[in-house]
Amino acid sequence: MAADSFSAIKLSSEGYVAMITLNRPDVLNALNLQLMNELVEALDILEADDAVRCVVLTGNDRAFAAGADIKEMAGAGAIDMLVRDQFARWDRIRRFKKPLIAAVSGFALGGGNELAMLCDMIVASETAQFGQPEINIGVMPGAGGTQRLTRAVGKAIAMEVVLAGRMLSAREALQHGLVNKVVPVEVCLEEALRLARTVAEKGPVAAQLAKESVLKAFDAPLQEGLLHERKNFYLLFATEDQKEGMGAFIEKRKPEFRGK
Ligand code: CO8
Repeated sequence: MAADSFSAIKLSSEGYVAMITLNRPDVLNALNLQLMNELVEALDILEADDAVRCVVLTGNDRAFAAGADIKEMAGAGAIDMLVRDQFARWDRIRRFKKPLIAAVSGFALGGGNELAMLCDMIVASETAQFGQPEINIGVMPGAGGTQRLTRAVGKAIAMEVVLAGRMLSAREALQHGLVNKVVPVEVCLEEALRLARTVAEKGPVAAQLAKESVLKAFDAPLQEGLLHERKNFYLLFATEDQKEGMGAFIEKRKPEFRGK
């Protein structure tokens, strides 16, 4: 699928940074199958493109995404859901190797919040609202909400969000460690792109292995995580970027990383 054939998302890039914009504004970017397929296609393209070092994922001022498309799911049975295997798309996003930054304004609800939490960092605007309101429609989070939210904000707040359907404001999300920063809505995307450009200046292989190592902390015991980290650290001494980075420090100049 070519980038210009997308309709439920938009794909663009500038320099080393690519941007994916969720593009179903009429339904608050509800995540239907088409959108998720396009998102996964776009990530495949961006992962294979050496010119892309960091990706920003965003929505619009009103919504990052108000969750999975309820109208698409409403009539499904358990086996329909099993056969659709929607979570395969979510697993693909989880395996995306390059740094992924969410720029969130407005609603990030249900699958929308879970999508934001799959990103490595979240820049939120003052208007952002984070929630897992699935309980209001007779179900519960299914794409990581009970796990990633709990790890991010702790049991007490996670239970309130998941059981009472309470939304967190941007300030609360910052206070509880769900997001990296809160900025005015009009600069939210630019702030996320600025952060992405900063990340994209670093050595891409180092960034990829560093991301992988941080994520390892979520599912490995400490000793295993430390060993994984150490092996990735050793591995980076096989890159030209390590020689370039350390050489540039010694020569008091800016390094030029090439991803090799
Ligand atoms: N699905 C489908 N359509 C939606 C969704 C959604 N999640 N959210 C909003 N819309 C549509 C509305 O139906 C409406 O369409 P229309 O104009 O045709 O009636 C339009 O978007 C605008 O929405 P509202 O008129 O409701 O706008 P309000 O400002 O009044 O309310 C809210 C905004 C509070 C965000 C409200 O729209 C709402 O409660 N939305 C649903 C939020 C929700 O329950 N999200 C969780 C969905 S379940 C889920 O995400 C499970 C994920 C599991 C993993 C995915 C794999 C399957």
